[in-house]
Amino acid sequence: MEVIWKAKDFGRSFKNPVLTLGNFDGVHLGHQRIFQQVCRKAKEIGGESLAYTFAPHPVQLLKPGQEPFLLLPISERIRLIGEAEIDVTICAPFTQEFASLTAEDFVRDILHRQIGVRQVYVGHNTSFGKGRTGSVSLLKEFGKRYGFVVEAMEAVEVKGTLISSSRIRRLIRQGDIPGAAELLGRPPLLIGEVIHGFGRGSKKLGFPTANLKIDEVLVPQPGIYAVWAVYQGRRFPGVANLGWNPTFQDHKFSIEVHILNFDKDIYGQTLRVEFVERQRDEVTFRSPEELITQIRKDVEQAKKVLGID
Ligand code: ADP
Ligand code: RBF
Ligand code: MG
Repeated sequence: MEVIWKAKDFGRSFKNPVLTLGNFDGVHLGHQRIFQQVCRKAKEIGGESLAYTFAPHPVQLLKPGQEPFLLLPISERIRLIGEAEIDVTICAPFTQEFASLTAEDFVRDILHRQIGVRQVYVGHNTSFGKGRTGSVSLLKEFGKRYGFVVEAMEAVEVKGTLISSSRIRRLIRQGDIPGAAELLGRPPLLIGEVIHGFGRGSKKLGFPTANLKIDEVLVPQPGIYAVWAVYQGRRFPGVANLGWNPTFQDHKFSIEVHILNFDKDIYGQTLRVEFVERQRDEVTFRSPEELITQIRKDVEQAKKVLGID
């Protein structure tokens, strides 16, 4: 997939472009359904499939200082859009200048003149342009004026639940990993660089943990989780702790993964952690020995959850 990190002036033209527009945070099943439609239509008319997205997320520019809420860092959003077989992702830097484009400016200058769009697929509740005044019906009007077709997609349901990024955020905040995975169509995940902690995991407890530094994204409810750790494309079973290590009075939130049957120095490397199930709350133990006994049980439980022996 080609990625263009610009709002406009792409320096190339597009062949019969079929486009979708959105934040696509999480690249959940609903987004995936839209990408499928876009790709199918592009094939049908011998055109290119395009996703037009924004970074940072508009809320980060317009209402700064909020708790991190994104489901994925932008790099992972783009990687997953690529997996959905979109030909070109345009990632527009969401600046004050960009935010001040009216819905009509955006459609006329960018979708029509710069891209020459033929067909647009959007969610039924899409809004865009300054003050979010652009709606599906307005887009349809512009479509008549500028010569493109607009299709509004109905929200996708899973077992009677409408899929939305905000619903998925809520489930992840509550630690309902299977619930979130069902709406995402993939496991919830965190990606980060392995950084140094106090060195206590291996030296004091006998359970080394890869400590992660992550981008500003939503973190699941603190606690102990069964996970898959993906390192250099290989998947290893693991057990993660998201918390403050109260037994040692760290007072610092950490994201740590003990990888099973693994013994490599991976400081400075990227680790991807796919969450499977929450096992328990983090608790304060009276001694490191009691914590060690519990971690042994956590490991056994994680193995069961992950289906390994
Ligand atoms: P720190 O406090 O710096 O995280 P740890 O004692 O927890 O130190 O050891 C973690 C480091 O050990 C990891 O960053 C990794 O490089 C290495 N390591 C070796 N085996 C494992 C394992 N099975 N799981 C996680 N990390 C491991
Ligand atoms: N620390 C705690 O203080 N309380 C816990 O309940 C706790 N549970 C853990 C469970 C697992 C599976 C792992 C890997 C770690 C856990 N820890 C817990 C974190 C532990 O204190 C930490 O890994 C070490 O202090 C090294 O940073
Ligand atoms: Mg560690």
